[in-house]
Amino acid sequence: MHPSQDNTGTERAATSGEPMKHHQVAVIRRLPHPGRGFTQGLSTDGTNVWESTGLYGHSTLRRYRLGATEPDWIGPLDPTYFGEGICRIGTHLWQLTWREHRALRWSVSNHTLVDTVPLDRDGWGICHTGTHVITSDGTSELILRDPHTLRPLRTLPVTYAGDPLPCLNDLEWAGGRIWANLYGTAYLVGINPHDGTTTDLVDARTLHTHEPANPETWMNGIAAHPTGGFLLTGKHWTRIYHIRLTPDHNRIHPRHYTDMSTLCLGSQLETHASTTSTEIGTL
Ligand SMILES: [Ca+2]
Repeated sequence: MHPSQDNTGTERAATSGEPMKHHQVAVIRRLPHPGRGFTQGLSTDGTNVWESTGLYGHSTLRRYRLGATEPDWIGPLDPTYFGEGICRIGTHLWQLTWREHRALRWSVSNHTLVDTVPLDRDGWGICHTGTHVITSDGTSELILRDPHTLRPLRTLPVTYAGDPLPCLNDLEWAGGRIWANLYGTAYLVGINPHDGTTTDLVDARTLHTHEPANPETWMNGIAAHPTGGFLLTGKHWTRIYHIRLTPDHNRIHPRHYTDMSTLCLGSQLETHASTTSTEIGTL
């Protein structure tokens, strides 16, 4: 018996003992994706959207009204910076860079770059829990940081059914969970912020099927909407989708998802079977 299963075969969320919840997504609204940039981070207050785009020489921070077709402000980054995840804390916004080991602090009110601070790791995703800032770097480790300086405070190893879960990419905080999209997939996971266990698995492949088939167009960009649900988009996607989570009644385990087998985390997920029903929750 695998340690992640009890004697009834129920899949467990590693050490927390809670059944893992399986979700699909229901689309509330389909919205334009202004600029169709190489999305690396997304944040919203429900009216405005801030988006970070990547690629050297093309990276930006941009803002638009949700539903608009064009950005109303674009702030280009230094061409040596590759823009990554963003999170807003009050009047300021952090923007990570990929391998440059710098984080940029912007004023939201007047769109000025007010500070640049060192970062001890590569930058992928970032979110704010209200107490800490949490960052990802594509590995299975999240780093809890001081929200004002990004000084590292603690490492949070993330596990899926007991094994390390790599490829953690863009991050968002909602409902007491860290939500991460997994690099190279159309899946999100919900993570317990206290012990790093994966508590939720979200199959968002129905969104990806509506977007151009291109290896570069993977989902990337999660923003919690203040009225509920999430905004999801991806690199060069034509749309931003406002979605809510719905129970995945089929509960087909990822080991059956053929597209997972080609992904960097496929080997992590394929080894674990879910053989009985799990309690389903929604956000
Ligand atoms: Ca976000």
